[in-house]
Amino acid sequence: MTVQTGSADWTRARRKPEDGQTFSDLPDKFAGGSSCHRGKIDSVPISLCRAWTSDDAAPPATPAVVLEPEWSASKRSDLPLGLHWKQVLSGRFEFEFDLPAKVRCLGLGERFSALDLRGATHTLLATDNSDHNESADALYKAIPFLLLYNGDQSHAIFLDSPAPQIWELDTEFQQIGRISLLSRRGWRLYILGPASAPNLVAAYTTLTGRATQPPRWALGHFQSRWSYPDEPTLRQLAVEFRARQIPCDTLVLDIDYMDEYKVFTMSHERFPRFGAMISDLSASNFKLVTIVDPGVKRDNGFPLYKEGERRDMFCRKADGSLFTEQVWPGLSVFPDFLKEATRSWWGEKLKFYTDQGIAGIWNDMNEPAFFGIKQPLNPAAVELPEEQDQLFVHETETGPVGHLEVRNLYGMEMCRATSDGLLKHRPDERPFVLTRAAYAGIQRYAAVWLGDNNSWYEHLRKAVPMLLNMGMSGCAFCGVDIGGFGGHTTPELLVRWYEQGIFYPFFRNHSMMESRSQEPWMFGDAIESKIRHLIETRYRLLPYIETLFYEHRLTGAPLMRPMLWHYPEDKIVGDISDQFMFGKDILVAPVVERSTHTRPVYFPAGRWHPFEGGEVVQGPGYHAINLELGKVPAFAREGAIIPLASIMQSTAEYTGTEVCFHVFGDTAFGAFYEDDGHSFACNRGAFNHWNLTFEEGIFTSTCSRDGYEGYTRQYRVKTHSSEAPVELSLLENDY
Ligand code: MIG
Repeated sequence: MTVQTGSADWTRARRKPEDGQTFSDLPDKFAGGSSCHRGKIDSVPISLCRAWTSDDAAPPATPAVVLEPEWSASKRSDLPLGLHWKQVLSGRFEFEFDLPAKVRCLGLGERFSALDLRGATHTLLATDNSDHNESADALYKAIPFLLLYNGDQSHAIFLDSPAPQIWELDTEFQQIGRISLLSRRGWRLYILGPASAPNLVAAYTTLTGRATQPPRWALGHFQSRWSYPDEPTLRQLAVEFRARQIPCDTLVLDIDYMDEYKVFTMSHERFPRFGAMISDLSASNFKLVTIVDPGVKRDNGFPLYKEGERRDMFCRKADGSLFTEQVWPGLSVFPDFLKEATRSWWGEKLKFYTDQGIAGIWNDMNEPAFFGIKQPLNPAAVELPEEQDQLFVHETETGPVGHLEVRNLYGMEMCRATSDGLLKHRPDERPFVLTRAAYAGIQRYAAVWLGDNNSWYEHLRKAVPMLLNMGMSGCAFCGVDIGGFGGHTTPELLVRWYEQGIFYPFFRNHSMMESRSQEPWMFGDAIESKIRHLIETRYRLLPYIETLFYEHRLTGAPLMRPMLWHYPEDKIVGDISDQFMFGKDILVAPVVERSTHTRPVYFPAGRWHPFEGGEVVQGPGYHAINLELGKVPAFAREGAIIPLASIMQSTAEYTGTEVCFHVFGDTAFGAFYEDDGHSFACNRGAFNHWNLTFEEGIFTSTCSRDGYEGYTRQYRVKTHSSEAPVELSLLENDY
């Protein structure tokens, strides 16, 4: 039997080779080492298998896992999900597992998909593909964590390998899942469960890490554009926000702030007084974030290039010559972020930005993307090419490794260098890094946005399930470009996008060069006041959002959660991709269609209070809900206490801002977290955490921690029932 390796299309060939056989029909040629262990992470059972084709490729075990003794060295052990694997070509492993019809598939990072990923094939290979449409497969991120949702009997698979992976989730409707891993080295595979979805995400984030408490300013509104080209434009932008009283924390500079797109430079012509500009901005409570791409211009007159070349910081081809490709600066070289020396060198260089007072760094193009090479792996390849045939080679602690074998790590390693660098220069400030490319664990180093969407209703609609799947993949701090990046937005679309976007953990308006400007005031007074109201609502949610991030730190829970996260018993919610829970207390049901004012909203069991007042809705069931343009499309769960701040123009005002505890129903519970908003003191106990209860007309706040005293604000309580709100009492922050 022969399988054509190299001629057939690589995704179809896997299922339909010339002779009607599949790759999984090929005999096993694995001759390396392997091990299998059972163990636990917290209370979640796990099986951990490792395989390596040669001794120097053996992936190390993971300290997070408490392993029981090896129960069998055989790779055909009795694994959960009936999972089995083999190596069918030198550069290809095949895994197969049972995928019963009732199981839903969630996670896998950034997928252009509705919530359930089943019925499709998903390639994990970091790719700069700006065509986000139904045919889009590989995008910027590659996160090989899949949640097989089945209520309390859910499982998860984490195939820890940064090599290309193709996950076929019952595409052929045979209740079988398959993974093809294009690697010549080896892998680590975790099968987690059975457990509930929250417990599985907790275990996965114990393994791969969690986000730290973000700096508070990074939870505010970001205004971005490709590009604000010069100092007067940027200054005017700040003036507009404050004059119009539209809250905003951060302005963003895209690639045009640089001199010839050279990283660690800025154009003196367009930004003659950069430092002074930043201090003026900061006087009106604005932070500045600048983009930093990996490509370093290959130019003998560019000191960064010369130094990096001399110190051997850049990726080299197998023949030892420097790898070069075209990106924004022209022909460029690419730092080898897999090397510790390169990461710390890059981190040192970031001083250029911190010295200027730049607050955070936006890492783009870090898949890495090249202008000349759109597909990092030849689409005809059915196995990983031999090392000398890969684009370039990385130097790692265990020796040289072909780029494709570890490509999916590149973006994350750049963020690690950036985050560690920021920490080095500002040791007691929480760093802020934003990234486009990512691998499992990125949440430790960066917030993520989902790249080049368009000003389309289809992308407004897809943003919800796409972000939900990011959250299920460990990335709580995520968002998409509000208003849409490519194409021209419309006033209605922009308002609808803010209605949904105020619930994105990462909250940024960004758009592409030559697209219609979409700052909040671009469409007249009526639209501006709707957007102002929505952004104000975002800022009012700040105490709730910070409390949710605290919860993420403890449990790994995302902020945006699929309905099934909280309502596993409900038979309907698993099918819902256009609503979500923002924490456990707020249901969000955004309008995602043009010229639409009423939409069906599914309410789980219980009573739900429209966020901006109105008749309480009884679940379970669908209701037709009227959502006029500009209305907050959210509902508070009866039984919740939600802390809301008063309106502020930037998060810098938060310390003195009143916080009101909104009580929904006769018996209600909630929590409230606060800290200094910028340092790591919160990790050493300097925070307040209150458990809130409302029972028989009495509101009680019990401090589970009172380690922080920095606030001068007032706290209030407000009850919401079907009758008019009643003010209950005034609390002082006096303990
Ligand atoms: O080749 O820096 O996704 O957000 O504005 C395009 C310019 C490079 C792609 C990013 C986008 C950014 C743009 N970048």
